[in-house]
Amino acid sequence: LHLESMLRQGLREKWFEVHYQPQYSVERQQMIGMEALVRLRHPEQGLISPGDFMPLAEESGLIIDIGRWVLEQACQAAQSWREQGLYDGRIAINLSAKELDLDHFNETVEEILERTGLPADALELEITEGSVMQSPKQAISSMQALRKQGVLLALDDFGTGYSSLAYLKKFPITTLKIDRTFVKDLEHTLEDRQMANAIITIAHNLGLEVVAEGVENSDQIKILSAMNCDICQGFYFSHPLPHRDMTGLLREHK
Ligand code: G
Ligand code: G
Ligand code: MN
Ligand code: NA
Repeated sequence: LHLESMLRQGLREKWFEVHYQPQYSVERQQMIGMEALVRLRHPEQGLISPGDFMPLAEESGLIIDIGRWVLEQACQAAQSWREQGLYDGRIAINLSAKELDLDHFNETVEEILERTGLPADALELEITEGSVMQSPKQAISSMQALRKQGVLLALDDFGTGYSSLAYLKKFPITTLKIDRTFVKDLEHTLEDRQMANAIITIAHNLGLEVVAEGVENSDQIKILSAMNCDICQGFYFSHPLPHRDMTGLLREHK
């Protein structure tokens, strides 16, 4: 109850912040995307990570309001960087199952794209395997509506959920994100390399782009590059950055 009232107060008093983690193309070593990650900046307790409040946010339904706020903030930020000529990549935003299940969620997205001016194909929505599998039929039909609008769709944390390979081809996704548990020991563990390689091969055969998460060193990049992984994201490149630090990074790279 304490945490829930904190989340409610956070929404009212604008304690939430969106941080941005860059994604780099393996081939060109260029920032081609970024992932928006929400945090709560409590006036006394400091920065609280979504791992600590997301489960309750979902359970209580507060994720609907938080998620809509994140979507609006992140689309607005991306479009403002685009308009300043600082950035022409995409912005990836995490969705919970509850948001995807909302009737007319695609209309909310449409409305936010219109209001912010962000092109649909500059927005990628990330959905975890676990949340799609809560009600696959409904999730797939919501995903189809979003794809019709031109929004990109990524399957997040791939390899940790419960979907079978048979489902993978039914999801109207454009991107597969290899969970960081496969990347963590990539340079030390043959099995992880074999898993990563198999996932990348399957994804490419299905016409999907592959993002590796949790990349922390250059050995991992070399291995992923040899496997033709498309995009890398992780602490090796950058931690998630507050808005103004991301603006600074984009200015530096210009
Ligand atoms: O940033 P961090 O590693 O602490 O994120 C932890 C988890 O919270 C990740 O699994 C991420 O997908 C999730 N998360 C971060 N931001 C959002 C958000 O805006 N919406 C949803 N639904 N999940 C998020
Ligand atoms: O589940 P999702 O992929 O949305 O979660 C992203 C989370 O992973 C963020 O909370 C982010 O802080 C964290 N993260 C990003 N890069 C790395 C990394 O290189 N190593 C580790 N351990 N965590 C990372
Ligand atoms: Mn994610
Ligand atoms: Na993930």
